[in-house]
Amino acid sequence: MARILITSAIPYINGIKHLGNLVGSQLPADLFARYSRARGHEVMFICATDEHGTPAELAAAKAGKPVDQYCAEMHDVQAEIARGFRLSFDHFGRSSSQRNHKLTQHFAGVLADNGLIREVAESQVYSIDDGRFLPDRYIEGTCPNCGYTSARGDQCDNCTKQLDPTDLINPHSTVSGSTNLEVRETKHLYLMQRSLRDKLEAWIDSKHDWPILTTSIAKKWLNDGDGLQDRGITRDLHWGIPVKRGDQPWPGMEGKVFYVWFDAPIEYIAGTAEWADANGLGDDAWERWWRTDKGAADVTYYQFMGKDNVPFHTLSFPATILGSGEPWKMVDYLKSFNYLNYDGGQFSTSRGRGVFMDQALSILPSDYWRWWLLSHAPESSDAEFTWENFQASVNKDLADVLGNLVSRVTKFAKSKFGDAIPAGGAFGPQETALIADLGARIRTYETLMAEMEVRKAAAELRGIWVVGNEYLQSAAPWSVVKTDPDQAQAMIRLALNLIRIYAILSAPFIPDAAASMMTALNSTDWTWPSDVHAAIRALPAGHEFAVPENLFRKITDEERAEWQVKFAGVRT
Ligand code: B3M
Ligand code: ZN
Repeated sequence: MARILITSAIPYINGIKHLGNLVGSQLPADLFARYSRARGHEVMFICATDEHGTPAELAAAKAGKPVDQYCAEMHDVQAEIARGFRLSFDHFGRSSSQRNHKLTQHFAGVLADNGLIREVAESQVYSIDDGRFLPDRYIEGTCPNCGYTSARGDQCDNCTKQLDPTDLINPHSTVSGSTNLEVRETKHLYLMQRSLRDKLEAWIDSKHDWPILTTSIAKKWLNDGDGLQDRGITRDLHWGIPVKRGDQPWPGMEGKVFYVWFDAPIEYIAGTAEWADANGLGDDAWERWWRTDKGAADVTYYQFMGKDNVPFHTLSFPATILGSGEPWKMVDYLKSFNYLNYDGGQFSTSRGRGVFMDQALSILPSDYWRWWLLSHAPESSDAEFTWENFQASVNKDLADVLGNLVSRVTKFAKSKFGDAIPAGGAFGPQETALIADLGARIRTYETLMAEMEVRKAAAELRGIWVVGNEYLQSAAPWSVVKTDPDQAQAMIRLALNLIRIYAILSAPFIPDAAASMMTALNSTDWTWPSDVHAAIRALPAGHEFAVPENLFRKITDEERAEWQVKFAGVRT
């Protein structure tokens, strides 16, 4: 039994996530957590909402709510949707928690003690009417290069020219529209990442088994001409974690907060502390996951995220940890994902394009989405959601292959042999061949799941369902029963046990259907079928079972057409 720590990138608080966000972090992390638990490992699976930064402030303002209240409400909304998708977090924390305040201030303090923080004076645009400094992208004006009137302070979206806010003609605040702006001096703390470059490089180079997507992004940022810059870790904002040096005030930094990307990954640790608090446990309970001097040396730590988050997890957060000089657990394996596109374009939160998590659950149960998303996870390249493909996968894989097998076998068994597993006959060559095939396939499936090859694991699972169907097709107990009822009983005894094996193997992907299958088979024995010979005999003759409700229904052409139209537009 191993100890496995799993974190998913923590979703921003402002708004409900779309399916592309889900498949790039939380959902595959859940798959891996469920699989690891099923194999008997001790798992700690942490996620949280990422609550700081300007987008949170602006979303709260738009909703007409104080930002702390907005975040509390949106946290509950996201937690509810996560439950709807059966995301099995041990804790779903909040980056605005007191635990994160304390830990973030602690890290900043030790980094300063270690000489890794310097103060930098900057000029920044201040909006007098808004009473605040404006981040570059909240300043708009006319592009000096192409004349586009909505160029942002960091870049012109029309001609792609990189800009400074002071380059813009007629700049205004996008918060209020005010043009009453001036440039003011402000001081910020910088984390001296450059002096940690060699340590970071050695650490990344030690990760031989990381996916190429992960290491190539890390290396690019490490080695590019201006790649590893010292980085500002404070902001002139009201909402965030107040800048302190440990528990001491930080002279000159009054009224400032830490940058959201400084505190967000620290929430992985703080979220585990929140878990301990929520369960009435002491600090040792979470420290044994995170402090290598307090029991975490034997923990293996996996992170899941979209590719855009990789630089922050391979460079910035490790710089915080390495720079602290303290024995914190660092990530062992970083699984990153490409993007999922939506019906010929991109999913977009800001433009409300695509299917969002709450909308998805309003039309179909979570298993349908989990199956499609995981079996099409954007691993080696970007992937695309289309309604045609979704309909085809659900109808074929879930309804025709798995659902049909379960209902056909249980109904036939009930009608011919009654309420209990029949006792007659013995396994012959066909059954022996199936058992051998299953054994080999389950080993492959285990390897793929352990390697987090999500798509390939889904394909192998589907293959495992298919061989069961092929067996039934050729064994044909429905015909054999007429000539050799004993032999038909042996076939059905095997098939009912096969359903239990399928439930256990499939549970990480489709937990609700798996639970229904187990309930129908009147079993609570989730023992992993490491020994397929034992597993195929686990439910003995005489064991009662029931016919489950239809596990999966098919998506009709009418529904597909309707949803295509319904989700073509822009969510407001
Ligand atoms: N909230 C970005 C995202 O949701 C960011 C991740 C933080 S992980 C520490 O994609
Ligand atoms: Zn331009």
